[in-house]
Amino acid sequence: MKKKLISLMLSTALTAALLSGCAATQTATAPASSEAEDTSAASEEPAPADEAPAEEAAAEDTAAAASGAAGHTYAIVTKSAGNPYNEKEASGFQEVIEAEGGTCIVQHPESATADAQISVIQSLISQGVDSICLAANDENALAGVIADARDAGIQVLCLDSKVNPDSRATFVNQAGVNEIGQALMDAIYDLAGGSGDYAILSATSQAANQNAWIAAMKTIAETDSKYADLNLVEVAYGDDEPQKSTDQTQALLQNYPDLKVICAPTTVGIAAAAKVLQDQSSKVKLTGLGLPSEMAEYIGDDDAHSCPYMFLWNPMDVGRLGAYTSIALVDGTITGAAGETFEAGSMENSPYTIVEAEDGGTEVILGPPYEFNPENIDEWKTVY
Ligand code: RAM
Repeated sequence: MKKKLISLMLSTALTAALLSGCAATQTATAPASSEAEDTSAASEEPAPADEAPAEEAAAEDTAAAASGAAGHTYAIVTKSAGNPYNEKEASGFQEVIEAEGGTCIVQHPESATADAQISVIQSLISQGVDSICLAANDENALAGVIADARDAGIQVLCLDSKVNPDSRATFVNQAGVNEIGQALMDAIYDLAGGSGDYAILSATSQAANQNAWIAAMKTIAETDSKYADLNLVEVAYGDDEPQKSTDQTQALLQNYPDLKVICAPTTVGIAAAAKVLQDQSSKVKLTGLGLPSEMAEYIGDDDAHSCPYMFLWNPMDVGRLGAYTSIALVDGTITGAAGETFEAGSMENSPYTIVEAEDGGTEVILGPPYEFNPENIDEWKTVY
């Protein structure tokens, strides 16, 4: 399996390099879509990686390239610089845009704030891009600059973290909000033994994706009596900064001596918390959303490891789907309305359908969250 993964990664990286000429700057690190799709599977074991040979996938992508990405410029704006999750999202986006013949602009704002994104978007408007795919740091504060972009004829969509329905064409959502909330609450219940104190370590307090997941967790905990003996003591915010996330973890340990579980639905937060707990040989257990590459050393069933299991999806696939959605919006295949469908190259669930989102806007869902545990972490830690 591992050998197949590696050979697929190499062969697709080579194919992607050939397709995109010498323009690609970040594509070399991106693995094959066909193996990346495996992470969307809800099953215990990843699906075999050899179902879609990379050459076939590349041929499909080449055919799709005729759709008209050439001559257009597609931007991605992530939440912030220095976050490996965001870099992987952007690399998947760039890989597809360049393979499809378009020009890609990647922007990582200097901090995970709305202000930092506003100046980046203003600059993209003046550059005359065709689309902006945005992982929003605030649901409403970007409305003004997005209106300016749309007035200038730019398609604006979101991935990872959305803005309000009026400000986006659609939203590339990594997984269903309730599915993520359910997976996290069940993990907390399991790791706490059904009762006791738990805390949430989030990213920024304005992050729409984080807040939606936390709201879903609270609703599940409050409405299902199964969780009645669990007690949420605090939602702490590490702002997706490693040091602040470390400090917040230490404060949680000091302030809540009976704490049993920390749940960090952010890749930056969970990695920082894992190190604190493991360094201190803490009895507090950790779960949440983490990158296998950053979390492998902390995942284990014994006292020596802080995180028995966690969840995620393939961040490069989030970026890839964001790119295909951007292309379809720019070439007019879709407008972002529920019920529309579009092709996404060799991605597992292609063609994708736009559906109604809970906030009254629309979204495209990549797939279910995937569990990483001691049995499969070695297989995935080198993939993303
Ligand atoms: C962090 C960011 C991102 C989120 C992941 C799970 O990297 O907050 O938005 O989707 O965690």
